[in-house]
Amino acid sequence: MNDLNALVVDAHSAFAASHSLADLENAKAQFLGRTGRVTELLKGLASLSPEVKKSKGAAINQVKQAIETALAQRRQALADEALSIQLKAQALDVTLPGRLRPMGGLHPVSLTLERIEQIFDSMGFEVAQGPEIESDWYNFTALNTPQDHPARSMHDTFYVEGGYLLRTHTSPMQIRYALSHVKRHQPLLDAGQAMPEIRVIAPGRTYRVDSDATHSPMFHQCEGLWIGQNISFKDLKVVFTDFCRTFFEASELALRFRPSFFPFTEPSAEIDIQFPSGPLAGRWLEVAGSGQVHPQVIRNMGLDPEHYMGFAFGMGPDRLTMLRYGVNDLRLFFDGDIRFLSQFR
Ligand code: 2NM
Repeated sequence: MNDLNALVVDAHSAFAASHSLADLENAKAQFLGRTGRVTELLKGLASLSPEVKKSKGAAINQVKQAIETALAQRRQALADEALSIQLKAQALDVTLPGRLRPMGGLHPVSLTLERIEQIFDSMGFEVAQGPEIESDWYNFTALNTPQDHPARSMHDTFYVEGGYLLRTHTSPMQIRYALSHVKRHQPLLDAGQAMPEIRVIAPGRTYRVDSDATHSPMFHQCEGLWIGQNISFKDLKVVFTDFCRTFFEASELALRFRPSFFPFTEPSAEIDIQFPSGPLAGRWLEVAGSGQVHPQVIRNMGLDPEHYMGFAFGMGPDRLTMLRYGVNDLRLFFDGDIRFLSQFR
């Protein structure tokens, strides 16, 4: 019996020393395999007498069962170990902070356009949007620009097929807005009454054949128009001064109206501003063109220039954005570099 007990002890230690299922199978073979130690003992029974065979056989079978139980336990232990290793490897750390989705933001020029629209809205201006592919009539002819004007050359304007072009300013939208506004109020005019004023801004993308540090072939414009029965240059000065001081948050901002020429206004003026303080203090900076709308343009809007007059102006939101934020290269706005753009969120 001592031999048999030793066998069980040996099996236990052989199983305990097995650290994989393959090792365990090898250990099992040493005891329970075809030439294993238990199997050899059972084979030895054949030569014994029936009484001895019975008692010894029972004892060997107990040993066999004990070894099988030990084997099953070790198998289970190895499976548990493998499972816990796998679970550990696949574990989720629920205490990790979440991954943040980067926050988008509006483009700086879009921020400027929103700001311009909001300020003019507060002064009673409508906001009109329209086509970027325009006819020659709306872009040039209606705006009193003569056939031989250099702006009409292929050197300055992008032409597309079918006699159309990429608008070179947003004033064609002013013409469109005026014509539909006048048409809408035609019954008033037919009855000899005054038409409500036209007070509108037209912001949007415009195109010219031009490209350097201060010119982009696509740029933004915002033009304004106020037509009524007695809208004068004085009103232009009040409106535009108010706009600039609000836009730049500088109540002491100075404005200068410098005589100039545009085909669609007479008289015409360039508008310069001067900051009272800050990095640009004291310098005169051009921000817009303006003037009293030319009688021929008033006529092209469907109105009688004997009864209607007003002012118009045109400015560049790209340049206003550069002045507001101190950006020195226009191309930064159109390169799409996230390191630049994310500074305006
Ligand atoms: C400018 C300068 C001066 C302008 C004129 C018109 C319209 F439609 F009334 F004729 N819209 N915008 C205008 C006038 C634009 O941009 C430098």
